[in-house]
Amino acid sequence: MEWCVSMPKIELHAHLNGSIRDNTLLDLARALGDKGVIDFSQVEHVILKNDRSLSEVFKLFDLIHIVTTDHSSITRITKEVVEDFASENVVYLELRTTPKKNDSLGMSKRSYVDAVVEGLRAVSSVDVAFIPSSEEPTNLSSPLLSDASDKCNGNIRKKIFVRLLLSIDRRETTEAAMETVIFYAEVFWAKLSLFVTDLERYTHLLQVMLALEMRRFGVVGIDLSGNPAVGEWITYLPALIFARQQGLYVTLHCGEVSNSKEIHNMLDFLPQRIGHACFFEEEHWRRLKSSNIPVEICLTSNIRTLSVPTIDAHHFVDLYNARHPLVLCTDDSGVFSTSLSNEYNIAASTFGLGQNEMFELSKNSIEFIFGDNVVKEILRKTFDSAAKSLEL
Ligand code: 6MZ
Repeated sequence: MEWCVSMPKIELHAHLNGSIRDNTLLDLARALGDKGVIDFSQVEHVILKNDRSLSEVFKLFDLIHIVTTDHSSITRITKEVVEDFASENVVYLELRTTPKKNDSLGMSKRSYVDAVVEGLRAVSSVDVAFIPSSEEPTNLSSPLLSDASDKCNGNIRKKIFVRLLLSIDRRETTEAAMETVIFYAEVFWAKLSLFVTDLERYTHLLQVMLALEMRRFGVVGIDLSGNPAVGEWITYLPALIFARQQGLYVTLHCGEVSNSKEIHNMLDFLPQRIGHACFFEEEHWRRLKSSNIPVEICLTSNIRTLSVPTIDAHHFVDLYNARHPLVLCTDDSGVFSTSLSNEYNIAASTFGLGQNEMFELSKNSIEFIFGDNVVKEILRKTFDSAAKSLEL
């Protein structure tokens, strides 16, 4: 486990509200209990319960959302989640979250994302790079875990790249999903309409500006998630197509429950990545493999929610042996009491991966990030330098 912690890692499937520390969740719940908003004694055991079915997990998310839905708690949990990932040597994190609207709290989808960005800014224990590569250090010779800082009293100041994915919840309407993708655009439409009368002709310009505005906050993609037993993914297709037109990447929760037609159609869409892939049939595997879509694998989550019968039977093995692109992820480190190092440790002990294989698996994940080539190059250097210090 210690070795898994020491290795640099890439996390590409982590839900913000699923990654909250237990203590923070209890803290926030207690505070709401004191205000009389919830009955703390009723929720404490729900938060601390360990084994949950998939439907119980989504009930817990409803509770978590009551506890965390104000700007300051969103800022706090973002800060802590980034600190936690950085502390176990995650060097690149794609953090996903569902922008929420709550009129009674004065929260819009945009102000929700602003609160997340505020959380990224608030981290002081590690260097967080969440701005686009044009503003990131271009000195590729200085890797993230700088050897130089070793010589400074042995204090390594860690660095972590963070990019955001905005999630669409399967309970939302087409319009709400669209709002997640375009809320930054509203500002631009408003500003531009002051100068430009024939907006139709400037659609492409607007699209580029929207994509740039989003990137300014480190948003690189859109995720479709939420209770897989609810809703039809087709509801969100317009928003997903629009996102793609803006140059945003798309990842879909796919095959988390048995739904052959939906899996088939999702694969047809050719998302840049998919998550889970637990209930794939022969035909789906064939199509997945021929299209080479990388899979975000969440071992603990799949076991806890009974989405796979046993860990030995997990599709990780088949995909790994077939050299299909895959990346180990936590999904909800708080809800499932896990960490990325733990996921690697489980893969090592269950599937017999050695240190070199784990390191390769982790390093290969660089190729599936939604961050740009400058970031990828910096990460490759980071891994190369780590390989030397780990004597691989
Ligand atoms: C599908 C999941 C999920 O967005 O409020 N989420 N969706 N399958 C899963 N596997 C267990 N785990 C989490 O984070 C919590 C939200 O992420 C999605 C659900 O929509 C959940 O409400 P945010 O930060």
